[in-house]
Amino acid sequence: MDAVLYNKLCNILDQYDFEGSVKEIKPITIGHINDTFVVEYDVDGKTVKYLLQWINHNVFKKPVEVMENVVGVTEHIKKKIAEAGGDTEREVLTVFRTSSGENYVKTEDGGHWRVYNFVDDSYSLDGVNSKEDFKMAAIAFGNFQKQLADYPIETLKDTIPNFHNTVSRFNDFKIALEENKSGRKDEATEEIEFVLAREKDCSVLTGMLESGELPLRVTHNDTKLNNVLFDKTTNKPLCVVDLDTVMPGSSLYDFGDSIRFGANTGAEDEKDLSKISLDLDLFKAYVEGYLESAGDSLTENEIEYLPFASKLLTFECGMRFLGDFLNGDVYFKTEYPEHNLVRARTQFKLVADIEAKFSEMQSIVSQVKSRV
Ligand code: GN1
Ligand code: MG
Repeated sequence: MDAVLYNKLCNILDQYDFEGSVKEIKPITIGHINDTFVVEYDVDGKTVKYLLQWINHNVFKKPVEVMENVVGVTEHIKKKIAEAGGDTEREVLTVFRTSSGENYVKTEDGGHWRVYNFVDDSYSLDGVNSKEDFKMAAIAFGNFQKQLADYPIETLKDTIPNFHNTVSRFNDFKIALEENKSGRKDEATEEIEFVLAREKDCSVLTGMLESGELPLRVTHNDTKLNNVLFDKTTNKPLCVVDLDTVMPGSSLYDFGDSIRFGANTGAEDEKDLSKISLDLDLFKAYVEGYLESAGDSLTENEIEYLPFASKLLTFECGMRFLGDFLNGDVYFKTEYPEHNLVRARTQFKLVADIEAKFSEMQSIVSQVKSRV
């Protein structure tokens, strides 16, 4: 790491009353949005780790409100864990406060930074190793939703308005297509057709939320498998992380996004499309875990639309990747020029496979529902 960055990070850390002295700062790659560093402190010969993160303000235009949501939600969950006699250090994240009591540090360049505890002896999964893992992730997200069921939703800030409003995402896509800022529209003709042919799907869930057919809940909105931390010793889920997008939404957003990422037989950016499909066994495992943990609080519609949400959230994400490709890769971090196009293709391949397996998915949901 260059000295300028290192000094900047040390200046940020100086605003906290942490014991000991900084020993090492290492950048780590997690997610497509924020910049993250693991900081090691030496405290009388013992190492204590923290997670230091820059909140990407191109994505999170209101970082202070993001932090209000994160602190509100983590404190709420912490109380529940304490009541249940759980481990409040490991089963939920802690946001540290600066010496002056703020939950973030604002730097001269206008950046917002925050420090979390580093949950030691834990790991996250970029891909599913077994059905059991995936079922456990479902239980973790199901419990997360339950823990927040009595959270005062009216106090939660809508930090990225219309985040999972697929109609609004479709409109953004059409603007990206019209503007074609990257000049790469002709490289994605088939993918563009794929999106335009599915406009009518976009309004299904937003319509049901508006009419009251679906309830508004506190949702995570970014329920990728790698946002669950597992315990290295027990291999059980410990806690749900990446709380920046916690906002009012539909439980179906969380379910659908989990399937998009975790029940795909390939990676989100797999180039070989023959490796991409929906694994029905994994879908079933997730439905089981989710209905076992959160099922009794879900409405009939929230259960019936699980297969549709899997398709819609995959479609929406693909459309966002493709839109970013057309805009010139200004939103998601990319490692090579076609990265967003590759990601969009995997999502659309998965959508097509979900469409082909839709009735099987519906039968799985009915079967599991009747057993739980
Ligand atoms: C982004 O940064 P990360 O990886 O947690 C994105 C999600 C997408 C996801 C696709 C704030 O999440 O919405 O589903 O990439 N987060 C934001 O991998 O846009
Ligand atoms: Mg995220």
